[in-house]
Amino acid sequence: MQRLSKHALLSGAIKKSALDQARIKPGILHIGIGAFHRAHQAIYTEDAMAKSGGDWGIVGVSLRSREIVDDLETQDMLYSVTTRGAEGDSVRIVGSIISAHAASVDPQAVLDHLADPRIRIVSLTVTEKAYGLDAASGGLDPNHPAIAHDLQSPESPVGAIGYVVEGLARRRSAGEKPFTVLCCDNLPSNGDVVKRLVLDMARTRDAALAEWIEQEGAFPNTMVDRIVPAATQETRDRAAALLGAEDRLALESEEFTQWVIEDHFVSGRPDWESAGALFVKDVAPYEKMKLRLLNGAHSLIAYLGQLHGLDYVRDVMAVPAHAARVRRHMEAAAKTLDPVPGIEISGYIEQLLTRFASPAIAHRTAQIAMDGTQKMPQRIFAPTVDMLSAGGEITSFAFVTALWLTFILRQDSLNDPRAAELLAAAQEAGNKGDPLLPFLDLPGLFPAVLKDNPLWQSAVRDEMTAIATELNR
Ligand code: CS2
Repeated sequence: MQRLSKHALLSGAIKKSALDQARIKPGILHIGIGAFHRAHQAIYTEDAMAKSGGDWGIVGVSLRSREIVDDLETQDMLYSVTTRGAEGDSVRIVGSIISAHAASVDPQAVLDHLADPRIRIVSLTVTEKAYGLDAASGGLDPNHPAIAHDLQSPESPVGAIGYVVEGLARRRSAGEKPFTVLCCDNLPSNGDVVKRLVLDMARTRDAALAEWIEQEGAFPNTMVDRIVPAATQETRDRAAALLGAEDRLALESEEFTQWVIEDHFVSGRPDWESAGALFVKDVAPYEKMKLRLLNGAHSLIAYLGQLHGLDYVRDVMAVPAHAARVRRHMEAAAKTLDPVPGIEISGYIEQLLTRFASPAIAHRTAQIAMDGTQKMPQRIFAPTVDMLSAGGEITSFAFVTALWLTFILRQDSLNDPRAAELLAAAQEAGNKGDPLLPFLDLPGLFPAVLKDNPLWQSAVRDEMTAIATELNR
């Protein structure tokens, strides 16, 4: 079968990219060109350029994988996204990424682009764990491997924060304006968090650089949402059948997509609102809603699914007792939210339940269960703290925490940057006969206010006991 490319003869009514890639100049450098970026921001950017013009071609950077870069180059920087909705499948070709580089192979190319004043936005989707955030302090974790490296060798960085800081340092030495840093990962106040990390790292090399970034730079907060499961052979086969060409970068996604952004950019931005993005003064209430309702419920579904042998989110939602728990959790989490302009929370919850249950979306519970230490704080622990201080009901939050710990207790290996510590704690829990204590001893795993709260401790212990009984039945 022919490979997807500029010249491939595609079958049927395939929506081709509306852009002429050769004529678009670079405007955005994006770090982390995995599935989410390609099915979300890359599409908003393509639609915005198609509608309103502007040179906002995306220079894609992959920090580690070179495969994705090779595949993009083989396919003339084109790939397809299949939207799987109630009305059936529809496929489109996306062409807003105009060049791509693997930082591990060609770091110089990445640094050159960062220094190029045509790049006015550096955006990021590198997953929660790649930032090197110390959850307890809110600052840099000096033990994070990429952070430790980049503090030592700031001019030849390997991590996301290191590249941003070195890029900004080069702009400043050249007398150029900084680029806007646009974090699109699922962290609360993601722009503020990244700003703090960037300033922390900049300060260790030059206080004046940090001051310049603080004065001149911009780090808008964002809330991003679209369910984009990791692609599988089935995804690629489905795309091949629709396209009549082989696309090794094929993705599939739900129809729903949402992007809320604070309008604070130093050197302009694409007309993303023409593609459906919402610009607001304060993203905080939107992002709290999304992290606590969607992502919080996702973690619940993931650990329930993993413990009950259910591979996909839709499988968990197909069990009425589990679906009821998901609803109960979102109703509890909703009580910790601030009013969200333009959004009615009960409708948002109903919509989430439908999105999760969609039979067309094969989203693995194992994928969401990864990196619990990086996800649980903002999804589950933060609302627990809020509930406790309001004197509210914490059962569902204790239940998700207990599911996570029970999941860890039953694993031989884990996908988590703190896997070794978690597995050692699990071992100790078995030996001591106390399932919670060894986890409480892990530094910074739980916020201090929870760890020291006897009400929370006993709620989690009770839920762990109930889960063990349920699983042994
Ligand atoms: C998921 C998210 O993997 C996960 O942890 O909860 O990737 C989720 O699918 C997205 O945030 C949806 O916008």
